[in-house]
Amino acid sequence: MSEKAVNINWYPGHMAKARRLMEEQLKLVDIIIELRDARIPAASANPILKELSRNKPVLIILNKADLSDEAANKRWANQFEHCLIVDSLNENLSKRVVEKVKEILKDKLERAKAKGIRKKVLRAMVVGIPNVGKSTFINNIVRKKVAKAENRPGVTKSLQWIRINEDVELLDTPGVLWPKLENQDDARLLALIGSINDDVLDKEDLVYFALNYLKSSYPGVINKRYEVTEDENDLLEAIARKKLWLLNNNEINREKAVDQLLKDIRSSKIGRISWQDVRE
Ligand SMILES: Nc1nc2c(ncn2[C@@H]2O[C@H](COP(=O)(O)OP(=O)(O)OP(=O)(O)O)[C@@H](O)[C@H]2O)c(=O)[nH]1
Ligand SMILES: [Mg+2]
Repeated sequence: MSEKAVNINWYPGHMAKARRLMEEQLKLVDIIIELRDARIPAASANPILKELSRNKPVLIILNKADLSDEAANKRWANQFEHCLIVDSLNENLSKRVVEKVKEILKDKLERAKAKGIRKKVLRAMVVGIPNVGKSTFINNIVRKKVAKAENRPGVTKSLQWIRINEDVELLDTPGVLWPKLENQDDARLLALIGSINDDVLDKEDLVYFALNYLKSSYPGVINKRYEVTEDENDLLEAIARKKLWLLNNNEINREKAVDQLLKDIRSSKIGRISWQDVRE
């Protein structure tokens, strides 16, 4: 995870500037490709994208799906009009994404054809919160073989477009938007996947939140990883004792336990977990 990503501080000035820039860029595209983290598909949304997208189609990419629960991925995908479940590190995405974009914009392509435009090139832009995998996703679909499209005159002067294939091109820089920190739960979820800095939250509180969630939503997972019974009164304490994360006086080493558990959670050592599910 890049240090820069987790240490970004969003000030009102930053936000206004990022918003203006993105508004300009979005005017130029036919479709927005919004990356979400498949482990927290709602909390990893961009809070103002809906407003900025102005009725343009949005293809939701549930990225890092290799880290989330497969059944939950499917439930989430059904919630969105246009969605792909994706692992940008291990899959070859170019064809899948191009096909999906063309399918979503089928009507637009047909209208262009009716007007006599033989070859309409569709333009897309990738957006998402820090660390969601934008660069990895773009590198994946663009691959090295593809040359950068030329600079175009006019409004697009400073923008670089990369050709994915003969039908679709992509803005070469993704739009980074601030994460949703509107409530404590969203902030916790973003911290659990490592998208925002720990400093904004109480780490111990975060670990208890995670352990409680795991116990109720993924029974057996904690037991399997740490060999403790899950109905312990204080799971953090039980795990620390089992793992011998102790101080000289036989008290548990809370700091160590908290850091170790957060590390295990973020590296998915406990398994494929979705920290947010579709609301019933
Ligand atoms: N397991 C897994 N890791 C991924 C996936 N996509 C990206 N990553 C990892 O997530 C981290 C962040 O990826 P980036 O592509 O740098 O994310 P970004 O959105 O460009 O981040 P910023 O530019 O800092 O906003 C890296 O460690 C990637 O290797 C994925 O599909 N699965
Ligand atoms: Mg990046």
